[in-house]
Amino acid sequence: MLRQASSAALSLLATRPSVACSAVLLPRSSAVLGARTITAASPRASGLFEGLVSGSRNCLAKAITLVESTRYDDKDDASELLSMVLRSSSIRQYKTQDNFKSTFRIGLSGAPGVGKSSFIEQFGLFLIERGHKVAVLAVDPSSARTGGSILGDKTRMEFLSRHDDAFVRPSPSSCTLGGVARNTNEAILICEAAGYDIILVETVGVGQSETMVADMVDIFTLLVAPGGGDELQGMKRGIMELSDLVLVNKADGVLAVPARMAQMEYISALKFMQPVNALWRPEVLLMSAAEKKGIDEVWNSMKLYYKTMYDSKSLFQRRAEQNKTWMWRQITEELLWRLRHDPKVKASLLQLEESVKNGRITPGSAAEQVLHQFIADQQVRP
Ligand SMILES: Nc1nc2c(ncn2[C@@H]2O[C@H](COP(=O)(O)OP(=O)(O)OP(=O)(O)O)[C@@H](O)[C@H]2O)c(=O)[nH]1
Ligand SMILES: [Mg+2]
Repeated sequence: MLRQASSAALSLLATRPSVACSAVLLPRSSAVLGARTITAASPRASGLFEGLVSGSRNCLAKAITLVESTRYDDKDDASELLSMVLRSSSIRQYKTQDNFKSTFRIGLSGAPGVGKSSFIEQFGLFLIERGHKVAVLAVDPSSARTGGSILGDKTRMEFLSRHDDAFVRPSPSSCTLGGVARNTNEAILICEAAGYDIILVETVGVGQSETMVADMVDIFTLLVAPGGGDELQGMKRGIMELSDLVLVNKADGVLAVPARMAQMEYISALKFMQPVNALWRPEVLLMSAAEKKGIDEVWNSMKLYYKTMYDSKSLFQRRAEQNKTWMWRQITEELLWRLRHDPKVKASLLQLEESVKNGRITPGSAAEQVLHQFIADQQVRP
């Protein structure tokens, strides 16, 4: 558990008056930031930052909404807030019950209905019992398309979402998957600044969302359920290769025996795969979220993973590589957005696409024309 921050240290955090949010409650556990001043030019960003490090859930929610915002006039405040968050992370100290020296970011993926939300409910409560503060974020490709079902997850995580030491953030809606995932990446940092030391990121194992989640967490966990025996065949090899831990859920009642068989199948399938991590062999564990069985073993395995990664300095190397990946994702996304919205490019794009479809021009020359036009248009702008 993160220890109580001294009020003296907190008062030094933001020198600007808070407007959007003010410091309300000291959290049961929060970051020790030391006597360092963190300032920002934007009163809105300062206010939110001050509020969130003081334990205000309202400010935390508003801070995440700010970094999720696609409004152009929110961008400056969002980046001010994020730079305050980053500066605070370099002076935050962690003393957790499980001897972690940093936060722990846990990714969780699995097909619809395998029991991700049920597992998070039990696992989150288990971690809180051990003195942790738990934030749950979601990257949901279906909500990126349809607007999402916020209510569903809140009801499945009924006790966790109401707990003082948990923060459950429903999936953001109406965004591209890339945008949703990028925001989630930044939401992780904000939750950590607010004193949440365990961050659970859930995603449905379809599309490319699991790759994005694997690129923002310390450990990537795959949840599977025993079925007709052909679940392994239907599973994409890619997601198995990304997994640091496989959990066979629903190992209870009539599913107990099929679950053990599934465990064996996954163990032998993993033997034939190249491990992504030279220091770690993924384990396959049995558990039941419904009967609260196997949660201890899951946590022991995750703790061993954390220790292995931390002791070998791989934890922060992995985070450093991830930061680079996200920088490039953001550059790519931003450039593409600007290109598609450039007035001159936009005007000629339809015709060029038609010409490519009709074979009058090759895709390569069309792409070159678009890029030339875009670059020329950028150069004439003030
Ligand atoms: N028998 C059994 N059923 C479970 C267990 N965990 C979850 N379930 C059931 O499986 C169904 C789906 O559970 P959820 O937790 O909603 O699964 P999910 O993976 O979050 O589903 P999506 O969010 O739709 O992708 C529910 O009816 C749960 O009651 C378990 O350990 N054992
Ligand atoms: Mg769910």
